Formats: sequence, structure tokens, C-alpha cells
Amino acid sequence: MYILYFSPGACSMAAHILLEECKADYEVKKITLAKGEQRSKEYLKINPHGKVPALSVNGKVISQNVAILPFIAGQFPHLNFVPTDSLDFAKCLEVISWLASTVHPAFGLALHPERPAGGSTIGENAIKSISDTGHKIFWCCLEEIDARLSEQTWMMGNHYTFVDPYALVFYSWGIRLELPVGNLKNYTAWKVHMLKRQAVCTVLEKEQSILIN
Ligand SMILES: N[C@@H](CCC(=O)N[C@@H](CS)C(=O)NCC(=O)O)C(=O)O
Repeated sequence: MYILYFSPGACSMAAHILLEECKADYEVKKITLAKGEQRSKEYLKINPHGKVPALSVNGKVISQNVAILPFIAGQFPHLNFVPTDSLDFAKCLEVISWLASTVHPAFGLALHPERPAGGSTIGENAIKSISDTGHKIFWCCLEEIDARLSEQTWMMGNHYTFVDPYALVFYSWGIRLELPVGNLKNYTAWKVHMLKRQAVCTVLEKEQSILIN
């Protein structure tokens, strides 16, 4: 039995979709980031970093998408969401590590440009400059994903893998930032393809995603 700690529309949506794809026996516990619930005493016992996602597996907790996504996929090998070839598997890790270490932080700068100052007062010019930089880097990353999808159906080639649900999070965040994601033809065609999957629709409904509203 898995328990996923998630917040609607957050990066935890990737693990949520994957659990649904795998028809796993799971429950969700909502942590509302806007209300600061990730910093509650109870949640910090689950994930001391105060972030979602966290996945409890028979009482043991895993955090970080780069650990959670391959773990879930690996529990259901018959679905082939995880490559059996070790080089192909490493290529999946390469992409999710880039999503987690470069794409996600760029979105963070764009959305919360005041945060790098760590509570110190910084001028509006500095905030605008950080926000512009975040937007610029994030957009370049979306273009890179778009280019990647120009010659392949799924993020890693011809097979749906645990990387795909994670890439959907960033498309939705592009909409959130009001970036012209519709101009990214391949990424948008892939998104349409993703939305044809029952598990994806179920989770987008549950999370009231911007992708369906
Ligand atoms: N590297 C982590 C990032 C997790 C993360 O930053 N999650 C965000 C939501 S998308 C969060 O919980 N933010 C709450 C906060 O910063 O207070 C992962 O990939 O799991």
C-alpha cells in the first residue's frame, strides 16, 4: 500500500499519474502548499524538507521525484514503464535529473523571484531581473523538450515511460506562467496524446488541473 503526499498542480502530479497508470493500491493525502501545510509539524515528520511529493511505502518514506518515479515504475515491470536495458534506464534518469535540477528551479525563479533573497529585502529591479531570468531559462527548457519530441512519440522514444508524466507537469506550469506553450507544436501534440490516456485524465480531474480548465 502506497500513500502519496501531494498538492494539486504541483510536481507531485507526476507520481500521482504514474500510480494511477500502474493501477497501484494507493491513497493520497493532500498537502495544500498555499496554506503552508508542507511546513506543519506533522508533515515535517513525513518529509523533513517540507516538500511534495513524498511516497510512503509500507511505512518507509521516499522523497524526490528522481527516486519516486523509477521506484513506482519498477514495482510494475510488466507495464514496461521502466526500460530493462541499463543504458536506456540511465537515459531516463538523465532526463528526469535534468527536469528536477534545471527545469523545476527555473520555474521556481519565475514564480517566486523573491525567494533567492532568503527573506532579505531586495529592490523591485532585482526581483524583476530574477523573474525575467527564470522565465527565459524555463522557456528555453520547454523549447528543448519540444525539440526532443520532434522525432519521437514519447519523451524517451517509442515507449511511454515514467519520464512522460513528469514532463506533463512542466507543460502545465508553462500555462501557469502564461507562456505561449501552444506554439510548441511537438510538445503540444504530445500533451494531446497524454490527455487521451485514462489515467492522466483521472488525475487531472482529481487535481482540477489547469490542463483541463
Ligand atoms: N526536487 C524535489 C522538488 C520538490 C518541490 O520543490 N516541491 C514543491 C512543489 S512543486 C514544494 O513542495 N514546494 C513547497 C515549498 O517550497 O514550500 C522533487 O523533485 O521532488
